[in-house]
Amino acid sequence: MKNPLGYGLERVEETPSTQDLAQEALRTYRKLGAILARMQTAGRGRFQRTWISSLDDSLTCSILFWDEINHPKPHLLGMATAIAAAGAIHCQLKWPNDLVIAKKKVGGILTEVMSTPQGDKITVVGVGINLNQRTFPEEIQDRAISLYQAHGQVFDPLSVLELIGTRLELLPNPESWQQLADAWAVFDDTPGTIYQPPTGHPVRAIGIGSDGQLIAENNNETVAIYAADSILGA
Ligand code: BTX
Repeated sequence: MKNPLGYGLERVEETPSTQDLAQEALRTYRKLGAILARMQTAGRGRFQRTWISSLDDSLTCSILFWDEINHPKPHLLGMATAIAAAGAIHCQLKWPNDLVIAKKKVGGILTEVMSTPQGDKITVVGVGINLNQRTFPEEIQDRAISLYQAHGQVFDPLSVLELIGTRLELLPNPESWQQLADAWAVFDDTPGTIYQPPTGHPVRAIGIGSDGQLIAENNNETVAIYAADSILGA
């Protein structure tokens, strides 16, 4: 697919959420490829969870997929972004979209579909990556990790975002999971992870199925799961 950043990048000092700025850009007919914030004060994860970030220590951005307008499978654009990010920062991936290093979360992806005033649907993928944090707030310190903690180096948010854009160019516009499966496999750390489905008991991941669903084991039975959280991701 084309590099979404080709449509231009907007940089802001501080915002509650770059996802909200993306929505505002669509509402006001501004065609942007990405929005990058130095500081995000009310970042959100999936299911209205909080995404914690700190000034200049985090990549907090939203990527707008204009060339993939009215995409039939927006979640695949989120998974493609996860693959691109894993390539950019050399981390692993856990289904459906956790970026991990040493079993800890170094980043997360939030895929939302937003409407233009004409009613077209644009997939907006929020990317949060822990770059330079030395420490984390107590509530996430046991499950979060930064690139600085992993590698002892400081990373520049804009450079990482630009690298993600370049890596997206290496991937197809995904119409099926099969088109992403090989690239995902390079980074995959899903097997063996424990997941909690919305109902029922936790299950142990075996791998990813042909439609991108989680294949897991539950009481010696193999089950297919379309929505669940890794215990790490909760
Ligand atoms: P998620 O729902 O998979 O992960 C959120 C959960 O991860 C939280 O409940 C918390 O336990 C944990 N968590 C919160 N902050 C961190 C952190 N910095 N490092 C590790 N674990 C953490 C993942 O959601 C999607 C995150 C997307 C964030 C981007 S930032 C730019 C864009 N704007 C916005 O508001 N969200 C996206």
